Amino acid sequence: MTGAESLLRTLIAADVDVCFANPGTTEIYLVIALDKVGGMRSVLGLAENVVTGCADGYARMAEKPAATLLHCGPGFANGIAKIHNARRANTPMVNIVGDHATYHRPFDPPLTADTEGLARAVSHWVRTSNSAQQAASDGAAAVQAARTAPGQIATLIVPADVAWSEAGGSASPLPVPARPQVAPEAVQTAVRILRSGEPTMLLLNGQALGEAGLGAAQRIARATGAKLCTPTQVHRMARGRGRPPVDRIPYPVDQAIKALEGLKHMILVGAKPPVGFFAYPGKPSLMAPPDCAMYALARPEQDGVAALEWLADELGSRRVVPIPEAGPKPRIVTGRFEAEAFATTLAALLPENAIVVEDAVTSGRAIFPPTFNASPHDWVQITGGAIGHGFPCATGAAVACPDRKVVCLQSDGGGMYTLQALWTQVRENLDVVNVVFANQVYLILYGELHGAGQGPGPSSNNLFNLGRPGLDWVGLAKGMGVEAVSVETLERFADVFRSACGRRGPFLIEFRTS
Ligand SMILES: Cc1ncc(C[n+]2csc(CCOP(=O)(O)OP(=O)(O)O)c2C)c(N)n1
Repeated sequence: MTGAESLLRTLIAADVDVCFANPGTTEIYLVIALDKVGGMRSVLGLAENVVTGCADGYARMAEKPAATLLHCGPGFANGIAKIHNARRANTPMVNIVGDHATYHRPFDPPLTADTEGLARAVSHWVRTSNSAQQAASDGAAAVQAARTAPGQIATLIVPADVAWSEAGGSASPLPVPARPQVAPEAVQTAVRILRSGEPTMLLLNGQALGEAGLGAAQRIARATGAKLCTPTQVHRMARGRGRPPVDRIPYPVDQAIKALEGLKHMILVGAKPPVGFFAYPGKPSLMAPPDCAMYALARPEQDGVAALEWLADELGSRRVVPIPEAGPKPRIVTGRFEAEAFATTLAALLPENAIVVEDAVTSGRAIFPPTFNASPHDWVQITGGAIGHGFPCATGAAVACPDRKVVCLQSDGGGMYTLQALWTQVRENLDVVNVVFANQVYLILYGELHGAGQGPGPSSNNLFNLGRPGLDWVGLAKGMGVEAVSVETLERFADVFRSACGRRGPFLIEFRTS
């Protein structure tokens, strides 16, 4: 058995059975092992940010890591932006990076790079396997690290000679530590804060955004009047009818400050104190008022759901509480694109149990309240700000959940970073309806310019306008085998979206919004 084979068997034994990949020569023995061993689904991504973005979307939905297979330092470097997003989402991920044979590397062949250094920049756990004998135990340790709460990026570098040399055998999975429980004092302190009568918000993130966490948070809100909120971006959230209608902190700094105005306490559940996405002259970095006290009920790696349930019980709240009414009634709106009207229309048409992957930038700003009353669904967002997250994340989510409709909401500028994922959707026959908001500009950056008190000049127009030449999303999609239709009104969108949801397989709707 080669080192590659022992590693692969170890990953499969640890229930890592999907590998998003873009391999090269240094990974040939790993690919041979994939052929020989079976049991690992290999999915090709035509760019490394597609590979890593797929692994992120997959793990968020499958609740277990995928492996990636990447080629040397440069291949890994190409995938870093989407590993960054995954890291910011606490996504578990096992990156296997092939590299030059140990004895070849000192001669400095062209692909030689500081692979470990690149890996360290975005990984919680990094190791280079030093011998074929060790490859299996290194693989088991990588999976253990990835699965350790709240979810980590583990990167294992496998030199080619480690992959091709004779190994002993595979390794058994290593135990994954359970999420630590919060201390009783933490719950008691939260009880005191909530009983103080002072304005309090529970900021929910991570596991707390699942159905059980939100349900417990709603019990607390009902018993105490505390507000519930999520950070501006969520890794995955249970939403729609029957789930508590919890909004997120707005993206624009002024709106965020306004939303948190008057708060005296913020109880953090798997969340950090809210910070502006960027600094602006004369504006604060932290969004909560300076006299708002922060209290961490549960850190991201702790069991936030159990903490919320415990807290709800301590407060004596009823086990089942009504879900408050919020947000407009879903309906099909007509006319040109407008963000809220789009969301209201989407809410009327969203299939039951859909997965919505959103990287819609300005087109997605107003999308939460109008979708409170859509069919129950999961919402998955870009968490690290590295745009181009939608297509690959949706692709990975569809691999994880073949029985659920995936709806990908992607802005056009962001979409151009990773559009190769559309090809993978066809190749793997994935059930994804992609909606591209084709405003043909980097609209958010025009907004930033305006915020800085400037009008557009020749350079900013050159840098923010995508209309010269215009992007033809129908043509781009068709070139990769994805059926596509262009729409310009909400009513036409509704027709096309409805029929796209009524069939299986990838589809793309270009919504010309400008
Ligand atoms: C990887 C990466 N590169 C660059 C940026 C900077 N950036 C932020 S938003 C944006 C343009 C967004 O345009 P688009 O996706 O079309 O959305 P719109 O603003 O038009 O809604 C850019 C380039 C980024 N966030 N991430």
